[in-house]
Amino acid sequence: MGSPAAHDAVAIAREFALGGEVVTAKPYGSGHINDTYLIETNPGHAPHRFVLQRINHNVFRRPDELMANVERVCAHAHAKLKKAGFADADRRTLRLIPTTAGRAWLTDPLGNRWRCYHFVHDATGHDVIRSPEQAYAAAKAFGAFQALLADLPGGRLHETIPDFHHTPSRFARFQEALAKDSHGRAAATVPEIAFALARGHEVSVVVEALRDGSLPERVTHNDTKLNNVLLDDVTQEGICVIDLDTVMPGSVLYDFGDLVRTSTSPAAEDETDLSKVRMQFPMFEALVQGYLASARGFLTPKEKSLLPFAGKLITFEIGLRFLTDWLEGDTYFKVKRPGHNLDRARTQFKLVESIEAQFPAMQALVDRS
Ligand code: ADP
Ligand code: GN1
Ligand code: MG
Repeated sequence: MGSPAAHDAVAIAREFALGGEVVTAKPYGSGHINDTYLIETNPGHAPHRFVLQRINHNVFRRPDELMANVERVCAHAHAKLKKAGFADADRRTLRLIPTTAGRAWLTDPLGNRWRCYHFVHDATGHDVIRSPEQAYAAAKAFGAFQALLADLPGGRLHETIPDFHHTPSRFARFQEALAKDSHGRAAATVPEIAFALARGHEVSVVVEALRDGSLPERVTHNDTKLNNVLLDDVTQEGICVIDLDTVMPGSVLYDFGDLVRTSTSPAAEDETDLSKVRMQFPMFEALVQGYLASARGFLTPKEKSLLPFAGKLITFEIGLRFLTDWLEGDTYFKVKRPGHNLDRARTQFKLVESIEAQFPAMQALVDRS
């Protein structure tokens, strides 16, 4: 995976129609997949900040299809927000900046694909949840995002990563990685492997229900970690959903589940002190209320009833993915230290345990909400 420093981001940024002279390009954000830069142009022009991204083409094998999705999603969301009368519609959805040649994205001489967005000002993507108010705001924003895309014209979106939330496939891939043990890491990972193997029977619930039609397919975000929604720095409202690369057909349960994973524990995703990792009930309660505030109108009874299970399932699934990447030698997620993916897998599994311990209360809360 290329490191941000390996690219001449200033030169790339100059290929986009920014309306001013590019002054700086600095690595930005804490995403695990793309290379993101904050671009600043000379302040005489407004706007003068932009977000430039190299699309990770090892992860996204069809960048052309991905960008076709992103263009459709951005255009539809922006038009609807403007029509609904939002004076600040410009910062409530991502907006692409075209290249100077009028294209939505650019291929550099090394074959890397780049795109550029307007910078969403005075808003922050938080890595760790701080208050129930933030949890409420994040969940409400993702529910509103789903509602916004419910009438997306133009047919089914491309699946930018096939079977992205197919938990049984993720489980099978984990079993393959374990059988190969290509980096000799399984011996140091015995409790985590046992934890994962003990939960194989629960992985099919959502994909089976999508297949038999008892859960509807919808346009979903599929990567609703807390830092993929920017909260307004003053009001704390969830102002803009970002990271649209995985917006595609899915289940709303994937989105709610990843909110539980990333917005209920007071610890970072890669915390090494596992005593800090737990599902905080007030955060879960705020997620449910925030999500229902924008999604109650379209959720089916079965979707609503499975919200607590989704939290457990998706936390387990992402834990499995971190564990698999650890066993396979850290080829997918960006890592900053040895054992980073194993640390991440451990926090996810600790959180699954905490969810399991509180599950009856979580279900009771959802059932009476
Ligand atoms: P990744 O797929 O690697 O997670 P993201 O699209 O989530 O990449 O971007 C990484 C980070 O950059 C985000 O978490 C957010 O902090 C910041 N970011 C991305 N796009 C914007 C934007 N348009 N305005 C402001 N910040 C942004
Ligand atoms: C990745 O791109 P980012 O950092 O928002 C990953 C998600 C994982 C998440 C774990 C395309 O999200 O699926 O849940 O890391 N995105 C992709 O933090 O694989
Ligand atoms: Mg992201």
